[in-house]
Order: sequence, then C-alpha cells, then structure tokens
Amino acid sequence: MTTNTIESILQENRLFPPPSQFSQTAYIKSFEEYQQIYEKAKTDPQSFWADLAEKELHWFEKWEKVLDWQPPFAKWFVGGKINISYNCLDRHLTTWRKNKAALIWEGEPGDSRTLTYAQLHREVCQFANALKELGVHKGDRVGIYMPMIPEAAIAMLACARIGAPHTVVFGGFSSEALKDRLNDAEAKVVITADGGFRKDKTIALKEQVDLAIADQGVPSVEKVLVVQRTKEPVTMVEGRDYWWHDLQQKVSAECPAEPMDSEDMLFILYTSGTTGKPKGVVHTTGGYNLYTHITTKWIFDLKDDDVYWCTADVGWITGHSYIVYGPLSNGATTVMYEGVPRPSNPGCFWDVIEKYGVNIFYTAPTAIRAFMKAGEDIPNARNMSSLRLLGTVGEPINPEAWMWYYRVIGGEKCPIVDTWWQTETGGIMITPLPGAIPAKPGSCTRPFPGIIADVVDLDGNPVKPEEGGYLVVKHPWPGMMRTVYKNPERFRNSYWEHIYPKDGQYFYFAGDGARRDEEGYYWVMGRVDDVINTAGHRLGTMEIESALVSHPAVAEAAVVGRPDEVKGEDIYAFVTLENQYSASDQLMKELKDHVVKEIGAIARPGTIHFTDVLPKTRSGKIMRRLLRNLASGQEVAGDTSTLEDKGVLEKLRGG
Ligand code: 6R9
Repeated sequence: MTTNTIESILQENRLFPPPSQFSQTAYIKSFEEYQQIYEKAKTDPQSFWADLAEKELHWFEKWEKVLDWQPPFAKWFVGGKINISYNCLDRHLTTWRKNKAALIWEGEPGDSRTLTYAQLHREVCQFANALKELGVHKGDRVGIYMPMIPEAAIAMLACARIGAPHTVVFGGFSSEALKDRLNDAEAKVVITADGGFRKDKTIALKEQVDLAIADQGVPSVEKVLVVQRTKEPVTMVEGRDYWWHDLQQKVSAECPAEPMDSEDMLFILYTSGTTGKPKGVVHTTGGYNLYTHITTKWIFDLKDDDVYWCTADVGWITGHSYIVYGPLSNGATTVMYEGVPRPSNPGCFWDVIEKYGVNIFYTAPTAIRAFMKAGEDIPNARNMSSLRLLGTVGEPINPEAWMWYYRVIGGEKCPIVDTWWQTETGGIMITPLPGAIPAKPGSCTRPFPGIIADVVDLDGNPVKPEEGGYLVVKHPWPGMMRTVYKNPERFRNSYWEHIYPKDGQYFYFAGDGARRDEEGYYWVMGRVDDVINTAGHRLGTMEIESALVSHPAVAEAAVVGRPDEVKGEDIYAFVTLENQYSASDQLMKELKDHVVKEIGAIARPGTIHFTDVLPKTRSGKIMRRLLRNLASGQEVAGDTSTLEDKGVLEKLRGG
C-alpha cells in the first residue's frame, strides 16, 4: 500500500520498549542498568569520565587533573597527551582490525571504494606529510571545502595527526560564506576538489575557492590543494595550487601522530547564532575524542561486525562526530555516501543499505518526511532486513514520521534513537540507549550518563512536569565546546548569560525550548531564539536578512520560519523595497538567487513577501512573533500593545 498523506496522530503516549533480543546483546541492557550508570555518573562525574578515558582511549601521557572548571571555561584531562588520529587509526593496526573495512564509500554516479584501516592509515600519513611539506605546522588552521569523498575524512584525520586544526565548510556554501569563515579562522591552506556530484549535476568547488580568495579576499591563504573528482577543467595557479594525487606520490607513508595536549584545539566549526556572523565553535582533543567515542559506542550499540551509516555531510557536526571521529575511534566500519535522494533516484539510500548490508542507519527527520511523501513502495522494493537500529538527528521528529520510520524502514523490529544535541555540545546529549530506554515517538527521552540536563525558567528553577521551559545543562561534559574562536566574550554571553540561577551556578543554555513529562522524558520544542531549522540545517535569521539587504533594491528585511511539512521550517522573508524599485516576480527571483549567492542554496527563501511596512515596537525592534503568525497563516496571537503602528497588520494581511 502506498500512503501519500501524512496522517495525524493526536495523542502520543505509545511506548516502544527495546526488543528483548536487542537488549540481551546491547552494551547497556536494561533501564535499571541505565539508571545505575546514570546515578553513579551524576554523583561523581569526574570519576565516571576518567574511568572511561582510561579504559577506552590511548594516551601518550596520562592527565594530571580530570576537570578544571572556571565557569564558563572548562578543561578536561588537563596535562594529558593524546592524538585522535592515533585513536582512530594506529591503535587498530595492531589488532585483527588492520584489514577490516574502515570506510566504505559510495559515489553518486555509482563508483565506490573501500579503505581498510591499514589503507586509511597509509593515506592519512601520506597526506599529513604532504601538508607538512607545504608548510603546515602544528596550530595552523586548514580549511576543508569538499564533496563527500574519502579524501574529506582523510584530510580531517591528517590535520588531526599533525595538530593543525581544521575548519570544514559545507560544500553547499557559496564563495562568500566560505570567504567569511576562512578569514575568521585565518586559514593557511584550503583543501578542496575540482568539484563534486550532487543531484545529477556537478558543483564546481575549486571555482568557489578561487572566487573566495581572489584579490586578497582571504589574505592568510597560501596554498590550495585540489582533489580530482569530477575531472572538469579548473584553473591551477602555479606555486599556489597543487593536485592531491601529485602530492601523495611524492611523500613517505611514515608519519607518527603528534602527541597533542588534551586541550589543544582539534577543530573550529562555524554555526549560526542569534545575531551577527556565524560563530566559530571550538572543540579540543581529549574530551571530544572521549565523548564522541563513548556516545557512538553506547547509543549506536556499535559492534565489530556492524556496518554503520550516518547520512550527514562532513560539513556539519554530525559528519565530524558520527561519520568520522566517533565510529573510527571505535574501529567500526563507517559508510560515506556522496549522493542525496533525487528525482532520478529517490531510492538511493535504500540501495546503499541493501548493497552493503547496513545494520545501523542514522538520518534526519526532514529526509524521513520526504521519503514518506515519495511513498513506501520505494523502500519496500529493497531488502533492508540487515537493519537493526535506526537513528534521527537535527530537529524534532513528529510522531507520524517516527511511526513511518519504525514501520516501513525498520520493519517494526529496530529501536529508534532520537538524538538531541548541537554543534556546541560535540556529541549526543539526550537520547534513548537502544537496549535500555523505551522510546516514545517524538521524544528524545533521557540524558546520556554524565549529562545533567534540566528544563528551567529564566531564574534557573526547574519547571513543573509538562510545563515548557529552557533546556539547560548544569555540569560541564568532555565534549562541550570550549569557546567561540577568538571571541571568549561571545561564548560567555551566547550560552551562559541567559539563565541566571540565584545561587550563582552556571547553566549552559542551548537555545532550545523543551518540556519534560511525568516520567522524566524530554520533548524538545525547537529553538526559542532567532534560528531557523530548515531541512535540518541551522540558519540565523540575521544572516539571511543581511544577505537580502545587501541587494540594492532591499531597504529592510525580516526573516522568519514558516512550518513546512517536509523541511520542518521554510524560510519566509518580509521585504521592504527602496523607493525606486517596485515588486515583481522578476525581482522576487532575483532576491532569492541573491541569497543563494551570498550564503548557499540551503538558504534560498521559499517565500518573499513584499510589503511597505514591517511591524515594529516603539523602540524600533521588528516584531518577529507577529510575522511568524502571519507567515504561517495563523491569527496574530498574544500582545500587540507594543506595536508602534497598529495599521501595519492590516496592510500585511492585504499582501
Ligand atoms: C546535531 C545538530 C542544533 C539544533 C538544536 C535543536 C535541533 C537537533 C534534535 C533537535 C529536536 C532532536 N535538534 N537534534 N531538536 N530533537 N533530536 O543538529 O547540530 O546543526 O548545531 O543544530 O538542532 O534545535 O539546538 P546543529
């Protein structure tokens, strides 16, 4: 049967206990066991993390102090020496895993590659040497702007190996967005490809890099390294640009991993915030390695014979933590896929599952909703009986989509882990442990051991069950971001100064609203700040507004999210024009294209609403709440008393 409609399930109190067979072999086997571990970790978080760090990771030198907490700045495993590339590669080579598949890669056009741990290690060592040869030293930042090909993971691991922090910029970002990020990070080198395949077309990545760095656009960049992927012609600048394959031939495959300080910076990843330009989220080495390692192991219940696949892009935190570092640190087989579902091949994900016998599959609600729309005949035509565990990330999953995922993809036998976390948290924070915690569709259930979460009011007091509040974390954890790159003040005021507990404690506030039910299950309600989550991508309304007003026709812009069946939210822009311009379909298209040029295709507004006026408070603040109501076709709710000109609403409704 094919269902094209998304049925509405009003009441949500169904409970899905882990299948007993699953629990029997899981790392954490029962709710009681979870509770025991959770309580122990809560009582003494430092010993909990220290025991795991000792047991699960290789250290060149042990730490002197588990945690140094000078709110809001944390240091974990102070004085310890470690290298995450060593933990992801070298330590597996002395075991049978040497010849195990580390990375299985499937290209969009149907080409594929498998790299064993020994082969991946060799490639990483060579590329690390190539970086060194080009003058990259410990501490130098390296930009990575790549399609989803093995070289993206190799480049990240090579940077980690020599202690050069990477900053991966999603390949869908425009040259303008790339330029801002490379400049903020002051990257010395950029690693890219001639292009990549996406939705049956090629995207010209090298060209975007050329545009970004032309005319001293990014003065720090000295060299550009280019992987040949699409074989389309590119311009290579003598003395600046180098082919990856030429470099790899010239260097040795010996490159010992650099012992890094536990708190040395591993990477910067830019993410959208409430105001201004994207924030450079800084993650360091030891704590991040431990946190991604143990969350991958317990949440995905990763075993040695599993084939694990996370469909994210390495340009996002999910790709960093759960395609590359977490799985490889565990010695797992991780799948990487270049393509995305597209009209010519809507079943491509299911083909990959069938082809490689994927056991664990991790994707986003927006993808699941798109699959629901396309109909279940598509997945039903494939054999996906290898699956044993499913996961979701990126936004709240609506119970209907959860049920569809459970029934159609999981064949009603796979637990689903709905994992709540953020770029800033480094790894998963609230989630079911699949053998232990019964799932409720739409709830990310309970905090991971060692994570002290709560739902509070602005004074930091816990709210009553079922009441909405702010989702906070009350104790530092190893995977947490350490600062905003070059801007510790912004770190402090973005995350630690919204909630003021009376007793002077510091709570990390994530930007999400949530409620907890009577049983202590968390239900994340979405962002309470001006961040739009569209198709699982996080974009600041400010960024899109700045892109719009940089167009000569636009006087003012206000961007809000409008609920969308598939994407979760769609971008809806209210725009006022400069006098000499008038609204037209042509201009509408031009403005949408302009945003794509400034930020990238993920930021293309679904709607541009031309208007003469925007609703503002007397102090001149745009009243986004009203605009959100208008965009979603709802009645304007709540207080409008602060509105400066009451006639504005009528005018806006008039179109
Ligand atoms: C990993 C990632 C973070 C924001 C976060 C929240 C939303 C992520 C979620 C979820 C409800 C989940 N979010 N997972 N909301 N349930 N399981 O997505 O990082 O790109 O930084 O986005 O995504 O709003 O604050 P990032």
